[in-house]
Amino acid sequence: MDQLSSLREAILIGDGGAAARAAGEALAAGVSPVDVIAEGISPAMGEVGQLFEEGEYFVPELLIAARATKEVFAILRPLLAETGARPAGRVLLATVEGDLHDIGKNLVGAMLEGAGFEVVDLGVDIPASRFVSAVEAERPQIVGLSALLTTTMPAMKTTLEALDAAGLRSQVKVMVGGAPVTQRYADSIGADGYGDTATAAVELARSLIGRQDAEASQG
Ligand code: B1M
Repeated sequence: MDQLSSLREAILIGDGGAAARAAGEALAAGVSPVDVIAEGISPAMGEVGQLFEEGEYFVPELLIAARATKEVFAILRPLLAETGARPAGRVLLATVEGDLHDIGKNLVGAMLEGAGFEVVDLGVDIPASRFVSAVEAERPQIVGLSALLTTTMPAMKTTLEALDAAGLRSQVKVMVGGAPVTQRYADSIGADGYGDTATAAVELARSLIGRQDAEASQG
């Protein structure tokens, strides 16, 4: 679709105004807000990451591309919230302690909102103790942990241990994701699920809610 190609181009050059216009045109042409994310923003940011890896892009290009996506999310967020249906579930989402990467997490949050989940986004660099107090205050069904650094992956384990120590682990399902995270790692720390993409995270959240409902009905 032309508008999604224009959106991708605009994000790649970090032009927020052009990105917002292209997203508006895609919506007007009948593309759903979820598809603007899944087929526009998400692959564009994946490409930005790839260009960085290849030495074509440097940090400033990354940051202006990320900023351009924020202008698009400003348009999409009210539309995503408009579903009006009972929330599919509440997800507490954050990037773990020591880690400032939030582009992937924000995509996951936006896709979850698009699928009808209520998302409480704590932000980045969130210590285990904040997760504990937020679970107590917000009572989510799911906690989503994102990490982009091999050095911050252990904070996922620490967070699970803190939830356990606070007696909250059995009350929430925990899903993990981020470029260095794998299913094997998720299993090794006792997470309930792993999503390799934002789309997979939505499917996973749906199935975790289903599992939680089934466990609750068994008493
Ligand atoms: Co950083 N960084 N970075 N960085 N950065 C990586 C991750 C790195 C692989 C680059 C490299 O060197 N090759 C490397 C990590 C190496 C490692 O750990 N082995 C790295 C490094 C080293 C660093 C610094 C230490 C650099 C430095 O200062 N020396 C520093 C650390 C800062 C910190 O966090 N404390 C740093 C800083 C930065 C920027 C600030 C410049 C910027 C972040 C801006 C921001 O997020 N606001 C940045 C970026 C952009 C990247 C790369 C280039 C791109 C990441 C990204 O946004 N990808 C990255 C290299 C790469 O991945 N190609 C790199 C696009 C995004 C859509 O994908 O985040 O993977 P991703 O999310 C996906 C999936 O993983 C999944 O869904 C998303 C959409 O499909 N997903 C989940 C993510 N979270 C999920 C949660 C789920 C489920 C799925 O459930 C809850």
